[in-house]
Amino acid sequence: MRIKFILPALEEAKSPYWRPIKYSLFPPLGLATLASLCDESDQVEIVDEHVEEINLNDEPDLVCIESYITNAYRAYEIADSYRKRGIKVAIGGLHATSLPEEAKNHADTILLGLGENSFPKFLKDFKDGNCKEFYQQGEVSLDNLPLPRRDLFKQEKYLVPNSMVFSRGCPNKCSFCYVSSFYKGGKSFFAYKVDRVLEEIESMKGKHLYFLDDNIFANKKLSRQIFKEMRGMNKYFQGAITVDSILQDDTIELAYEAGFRSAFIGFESINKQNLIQANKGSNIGKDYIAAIKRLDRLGIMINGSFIFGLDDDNLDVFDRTTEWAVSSGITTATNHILTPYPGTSIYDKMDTDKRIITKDWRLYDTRHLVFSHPNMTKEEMESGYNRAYKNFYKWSNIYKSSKEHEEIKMKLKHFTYAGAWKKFEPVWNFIIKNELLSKTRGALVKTLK
Ligand code: B12
Ligand code: SF4
Repeated sequence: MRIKFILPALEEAKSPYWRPIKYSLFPPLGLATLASLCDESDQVEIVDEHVEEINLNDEPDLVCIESYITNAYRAYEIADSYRKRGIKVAIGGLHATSLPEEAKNHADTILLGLGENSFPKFLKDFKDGNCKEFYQQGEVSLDNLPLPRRDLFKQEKYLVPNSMVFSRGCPNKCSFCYVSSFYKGGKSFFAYKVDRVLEEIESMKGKHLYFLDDNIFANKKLSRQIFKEMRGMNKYFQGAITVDSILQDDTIELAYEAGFRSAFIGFESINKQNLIQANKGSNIGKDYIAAIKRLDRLGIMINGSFIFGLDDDNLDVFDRTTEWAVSSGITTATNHILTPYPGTSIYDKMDTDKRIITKDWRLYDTRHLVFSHPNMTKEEMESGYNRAYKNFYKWSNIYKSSKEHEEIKMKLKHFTYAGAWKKFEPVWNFIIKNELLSKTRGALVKTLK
């Protein structure tokens, strides 16, 4: 059977605001995971619209599409186009899980939640000619699963082909996070066994790794075992952690010894009332500066994630947050306008309170205000968000922030990494166009080291 897996890109892919480098970072790991569950006799391909054109005129037996919120309409367009020609379509992923009835209008089958358990069942039913309209996640175990089919990726099209996960979900319950919708009502954290994690790491060539787990310290016992085993593997990796997990014990030191060099941290807000609204227990009352200093001393860079638009924010939030981030030596900042994804607790509350102003999912890209805010208009929020990014990445601020580190090595790393990420867009575009991304991976490792 011919099975075509598709990761659609949001419409922005065709717009002048599109940042090719951002979307050429990671290959579609979820789809490679599902592809590994197909029969050996199946002919399987993965198409990622972020980096290539999709041929919609071919004739696969089955099309499987991953949808998250911003690519949902494009996913539906692709699905409709295949179904018009009588080709069967299944849709899964985050958005289909939060709004299965919406997605069902465009697919023969919707699979909710993690696909590890349901997808093989669906494939069998499909082959037997009696598939259902909806498949629930069911009892998921991540034991004894094959490695993702990375051989199906067009490796040369990505800066970070070595992305992987050793867990899914997160035990925390932040009100804005997709975790509260995707894993609604059930277990919200799943993990692989240590041996399998090591096998997967060893299966990938190159020194760089990116763990896409929601929180690589979510199960400390597991992370500590993995980090201990990774010592001496000569890998350098990046991943997401929480503020409290840095301060608790010496897991961060173990992670550093294993090669951890850049941490994505959801600081979200520097205002306690906002953290309470966000139910961000891992940050409330925690000493951000102590956490930052601890990472700095070790030599771990920080990508700080911030949310604008929690209810206690005022017009000054953009400049205050940027000043704080610069003066704290945060290497890169990822800013978001608060976006209530359907199915999350913050969405449910806002919907009940009639605060949602649009349900056009394309605008749920964390750059647009999609709900009414008590203290700011849409224009104020969006222009403040743009200003915050612009200011954070001014050369003068990159320089100033680099100087905040104690060691000269960290100052240089900071300056190079932040500059390369945000200041050389035309160079990245040239590199991507000429399929030279693989040549830059060595430089990335050198900067991280
Ligand atoms: C890597 C990543 C990206 C990458 C690339 C995406 C990619 N190549 O997959 C990049 C950088 C491009 C990206 C960009 C954005 N992202 Co993003 N991203 C992620 C991240 C960190 C990991 C995704 C991943 O690989 N997970 C691991 C794999 C194994 O799981 P999976 O993909 O979910 O697949 C499993 C299931 O979902 C299911 N499944 C999935 N598809 C299908 C299909 C079928 C048929 C079936 C049966 C099952 C199934 O089975 C799979 C196996 O278990 C997630 C967070 C997360 N933890 O998932 C956010 C996340 C998906 N991103 C998100 C957002 C909002 C964005 C942006 C809008 C952010 C922004 N402001 O720019 C953009 C939009 C990009 C766009 N084109 O529209 C949100 C989505 C929220 C939502 N409700 O949809 C998430 C959840 C982050 C968050 N915490 O809010 N992202
Ligand atoms: S700690 Fe991070 S991943 Fe976990 S629920 Fe909160 S925002 Fe989501």
